[in-house]
Amino acid sequence: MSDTPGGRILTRRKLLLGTTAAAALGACDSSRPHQGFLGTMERFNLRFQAALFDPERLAPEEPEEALTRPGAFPQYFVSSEMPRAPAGWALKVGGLVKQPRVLSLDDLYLLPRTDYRIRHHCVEGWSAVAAWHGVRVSELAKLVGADPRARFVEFRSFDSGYYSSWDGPSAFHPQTILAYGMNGGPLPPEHGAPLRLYSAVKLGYKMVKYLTEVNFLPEPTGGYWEDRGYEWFAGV
Ligand SMILES: Nc1nc2c(c(=O)[nH]1)N[C@H]1C(S)=C(S)[C@@H](COP(=O)(O)O)O[C@H]1N2
Ligand SMILES: [Mo]
Repeated sequence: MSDTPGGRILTRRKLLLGTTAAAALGACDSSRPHQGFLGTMERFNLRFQAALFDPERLAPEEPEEALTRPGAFPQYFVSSEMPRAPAGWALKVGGLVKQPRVLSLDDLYLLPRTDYRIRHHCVEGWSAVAAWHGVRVSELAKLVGADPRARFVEFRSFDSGYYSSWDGPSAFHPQTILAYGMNGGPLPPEHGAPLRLYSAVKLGYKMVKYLTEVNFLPEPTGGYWEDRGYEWFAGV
């Protein structure tokens, strides 16, 4: 695949993010992602962006005409071949929760469903529109009894260890879902089947496809691209 999160085009945005990230990596030991993961600059940046983030504000929905035509929505995975769900796939939900659970897709279908049609923004500069449906991360948090001290949520996948960790307000935003459907049908393998994270409030690389685990945690961890210098907050 490519050595950047969605292509090789160097945008101004990436250059800006790169500068911040370089400062962050210089200020902390990135080989210990679970301890003091964020560098000084990035910590400052995070506080600043988190303060500006409005957890109630909904991103605008796109009209049906704006839908990216079938097949033209880009597809990314870091594995050399398209990741396929292992037999008996189920989602492990844990961390600081009252009741850790292992959920099948059927279990997830029973939870309240959220639908929207929004624009996707990749850090490399492309964007595309699709409709997505699934279960809010906030519903999942309710189901397992996530502890209020778990102010971060980590998402892991079966795509060569791809993962990302999120701030609570973004993860619990009403437009952040575990998506099992796209454009009215089941989620296709190239877009993260059987289950992926989707959201209106983050850049593409935060939205982990091919999910295996969701962990409600008291501290932020890293991420596949975040560990390679990309910004951790990455709000749209
Ligand atoms: N597991 C996994 N999730 C991932 C990625 C990936 O390579 N592997 N790429 C990310 C990036 S950079 C983007 S832009 C979106 C792309 O989603 P799509 O392939 O459905 O277009 O997925 C994100 N989630
Ligand atoms: Mo991306």
